[in-house]
Amino acid sequence: MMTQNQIETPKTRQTANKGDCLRTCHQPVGSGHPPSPPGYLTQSDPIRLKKQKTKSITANRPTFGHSTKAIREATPGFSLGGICVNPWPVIVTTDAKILSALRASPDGISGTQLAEQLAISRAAVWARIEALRQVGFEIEAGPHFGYRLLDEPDALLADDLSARLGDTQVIGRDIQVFEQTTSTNDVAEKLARDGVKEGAVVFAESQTKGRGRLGRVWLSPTRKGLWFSVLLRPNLQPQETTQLTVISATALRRAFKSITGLTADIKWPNDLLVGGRKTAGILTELSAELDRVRHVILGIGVDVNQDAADFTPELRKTATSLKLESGAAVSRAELAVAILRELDADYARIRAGKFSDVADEWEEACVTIGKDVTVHIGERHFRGHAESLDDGGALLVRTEHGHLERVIGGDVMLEK
Ligand code: BT5
Repeated sequence: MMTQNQIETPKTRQTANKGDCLRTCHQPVGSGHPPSPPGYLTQSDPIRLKKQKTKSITANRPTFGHSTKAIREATPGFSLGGICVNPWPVIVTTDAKILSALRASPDGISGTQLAEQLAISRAAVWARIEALRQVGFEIEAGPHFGYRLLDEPDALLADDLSARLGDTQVIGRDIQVFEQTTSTNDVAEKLARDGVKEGAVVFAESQTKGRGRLGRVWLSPTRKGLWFSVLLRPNLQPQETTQLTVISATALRRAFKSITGLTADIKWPNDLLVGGRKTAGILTELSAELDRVRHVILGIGVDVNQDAADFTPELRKTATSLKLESGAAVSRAELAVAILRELDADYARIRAGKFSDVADEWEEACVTIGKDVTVHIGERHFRGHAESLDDGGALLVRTEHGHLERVIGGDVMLEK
């Protein structure tokens, strides 16, 4: 049954006019869509919060070490170039440092210099270069230039991503990469239940059960995109977690711009469109008590290097990839790092209580604001005019009947 809450003290970016009926709309429970995992709430399913009783989270455990068993059970192992890369990192930090040094010296760097920089022996440098070659890095060696990086594999490597990312405040403190998993949100949920700190990021090269909202299927072909989840433990009320979907969209948009030059539009609540087609989607799932968020899993899917043939005929009409739009293949590692960095910056803005700054940026990029829309929430749908975003990240829609509806879930279609 759908609930519409009268907001007692509307804390809205847009001031509701006297007499406005400001109502909250969200996805009804039992609307026929598949249930979320037990104790697990989707952003579009906030009413379930009320059913959720307090259950203390698993005692805080230090790091991923405790999680690996659970993850191993959830995710089949795999190997790349003969080396097991799941769930343990493929390369160690020394390798990431070698890669950084090679990238910084496109004309080559000698084994002696590398050994000095890394404080290891030349024999150790050689051994690590061999290991990197085995996972697909093409490294040339010669008497005049030392070692030269000619080509990199199109694979996401946890240690390499960490090294490229450098220091962030929260996001990306731990990065794990899986060759294949059901859904990265499932793995991140396991980490959350194991007490892993916020900021952990789980990537998968492919997902067998990638999902969108309301149990919809999210296609995640191998190495064609970025399929990842971020574990957060924000100090937000459950109804404010739409803010996290908002910052994901702004972060994605800035990263797309910096890496590909493409300008994406945001379609409320969770789509990024390039050239009018969907290029990325966000799935925000939360575990919460009545008035406290335990954790949030931000699931992000970005279509990066698909060709038209990689989409189903159906999706070809509505979806596109950054490669298709820019005309050139995009480095997934570079894009991943740019997204995590931007997300970290925007999460810092939320933690500093400056969500309104992000919301302003979001509104400028949002194709939904200022448009006539039809809102679908389960069985219910209504038409109206999308006016603005409020402090909680909800969409304020003026209905045909003059009410101001606060929409935090469902689908919003733009009227032609
Ligand atoms: C979304 O749902 O857009 C959220 C997608 C989140 C995916 C990420 S990947 C990492 C993490 N792990 C997961 O299991 N999920 C997250 P929604 O608004 O419900 O859109 C779903 C709809 O988008 C589908 O019904 C299709 O029409 C369409 N779609 C499916 N795969 C797509 C793709 N790769 N690119 C563009 N559109 C797609």
